Amino acid sequence: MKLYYAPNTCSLSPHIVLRELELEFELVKVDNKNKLTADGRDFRTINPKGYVAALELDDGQILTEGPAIVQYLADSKPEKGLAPPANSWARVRLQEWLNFITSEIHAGSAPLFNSTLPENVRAIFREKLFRQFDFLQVTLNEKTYLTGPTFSVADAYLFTVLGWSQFFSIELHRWPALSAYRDMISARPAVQAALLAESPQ
Ligand SMILES: N[C@@H](CCC(=O)N[C@@H](CS)C(=O)NCC(=O)O)C(=O)O
Repeated sequence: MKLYYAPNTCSLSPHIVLRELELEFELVKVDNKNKLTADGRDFRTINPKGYVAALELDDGQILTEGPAIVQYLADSKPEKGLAPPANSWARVRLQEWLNFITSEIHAGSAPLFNSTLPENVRAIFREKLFRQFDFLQVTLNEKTYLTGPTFSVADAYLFTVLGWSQFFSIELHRWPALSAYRDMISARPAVQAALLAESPQ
């Protein structure tokens, strides 16, 4: 398998999951500005949507969309327990979380990367994000991980998107449960390995 990724982006989530599952994979870096892969290909020939993450399977198929990728990976090694079995109620709950993260936190944060966004519009997006952080703060006061007592693919995803707060000058310590949660996930060996692999050499 090959994971097409760009540092500091949502592709960190499937990257963490690949390492948590101890799967064999190759990392292919993508320059998101010029859409070139590190080995000189036009990334849009791999993912016509032009964004990471993209997972290339051993049979050549390309899978995109972070929530789909992490569920596919987790299902390939169910014994690792990163996602409950398909068709279970627990799986529906996991999907509820993945959808919340992708549509509310991930998509809600994306406009803040735009440096030309007018300040009043930026404030609207920040306020909405803060309301979601308030909700997460209550949730994580009551439980260790999003879906229950153990780490799941939803935690890899939430860890990833919360990491962007640093780029928006959002002080995560305002939400102590969220900040402690991020520190806890950060200490996982697979997370450390993924961050190290993505850091400039
Ligand atoms: N819906 C996609 C969104 C992926 C996405 O937003 N990728 C960003 C990085 S986090 C990207 O590569 N953006 C570059 C671009 O759109 O040109 C998913 O959930 O996987």
